[in-house]
Amino acid sequence: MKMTFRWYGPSDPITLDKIRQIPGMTGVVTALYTIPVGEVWDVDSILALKMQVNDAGLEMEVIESVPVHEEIKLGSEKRDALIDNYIQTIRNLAECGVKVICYNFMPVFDWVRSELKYVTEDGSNCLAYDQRTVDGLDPRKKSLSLPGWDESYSMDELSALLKRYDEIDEDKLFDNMVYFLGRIIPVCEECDIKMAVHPDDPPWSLFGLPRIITSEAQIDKLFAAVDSKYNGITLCTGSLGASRGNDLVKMAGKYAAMDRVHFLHARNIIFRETDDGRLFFNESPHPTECGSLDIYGILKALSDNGFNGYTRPDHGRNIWGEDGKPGYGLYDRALGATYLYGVWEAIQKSKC
Ligand code: DNO
Repeated sequence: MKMTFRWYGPSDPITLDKIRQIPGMTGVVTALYTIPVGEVWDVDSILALKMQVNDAGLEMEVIESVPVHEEIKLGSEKRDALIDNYIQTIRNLAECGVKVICYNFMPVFDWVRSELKYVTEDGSNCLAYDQRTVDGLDPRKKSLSLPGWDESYSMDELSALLKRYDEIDEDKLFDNMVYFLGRIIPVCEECDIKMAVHPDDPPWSLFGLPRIITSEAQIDKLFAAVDSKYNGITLCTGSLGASRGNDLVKMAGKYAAMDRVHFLHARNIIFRETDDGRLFFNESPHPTECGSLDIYGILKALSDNGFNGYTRPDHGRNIWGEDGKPGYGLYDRALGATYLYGVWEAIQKSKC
């Protein structure tokens, strides 16, 4: 396992020298945040970022994310030129030593939560999702600001974009994803750079928009449609785990055995009961016993099936008075990293 940490670039208050001091850390996963979605990432900018990371004693072998333009997801006539740009970015990243690209295919919104600072029993706060709150939101009628939402859209632009998705159902979105992968995967094979799609978070439709990377059946379908090991996943335990139907231990073992897990996002969540039976969960500390997911079982299944790749502790809580970027403070993610590292060491040594 190669332990990494998400770094939001030079403006991230969690600096590279702090990240380096976390035991077992080999690198960061990051991105060029200033390049507009759809434009080519040039070699000079990539190298400048990489140099900064390498100078701090860390590697930059995973990019999270190279965003996919909405025109590609919508399958419009503008998509081919944008895919050409994406391909050039892949070539440039490969030239700079990048091995894995994490991306997602969620229309309009990336990850969605209803609360940024849900206070838990021990006084820490964390991200939470309450289906009752989300059901009451309508981005077509009222401007909203929630984590994971692209705030660069004006209200009118957002409405116009959402309207265009009225024509796109899950099958159409899936076809558009296969078209995109059909064009980029041969290039990835040639440059030896692996694509790792991030599952939809949460893994079900929101606001009437289609979501397709949600379950074992859907991932199987995607792998069959573009049958190359370069077409893989970011196994995000907290995203897929939010759907109780997903058996994460089984999926981890199965996809690792197929050599399709190129990146691991490890985090735990805890399901809570609601009076009306609707879904509510909050993000918990990483260890198995602190949440509803079997983090040990997932790591064991990955290890038993040959995974030894890039991993990062995903979302942390705010603890010890920290008031970090939602999900991305220092302390709890660092605790998560050392927990994951320790479990991994124990699994490896118990095999000897
Ligand atoms: C949230 C992240 C996601 C992820 C993208 C990948 O914390 O896991 O925003 O980076 O979905 O494209």
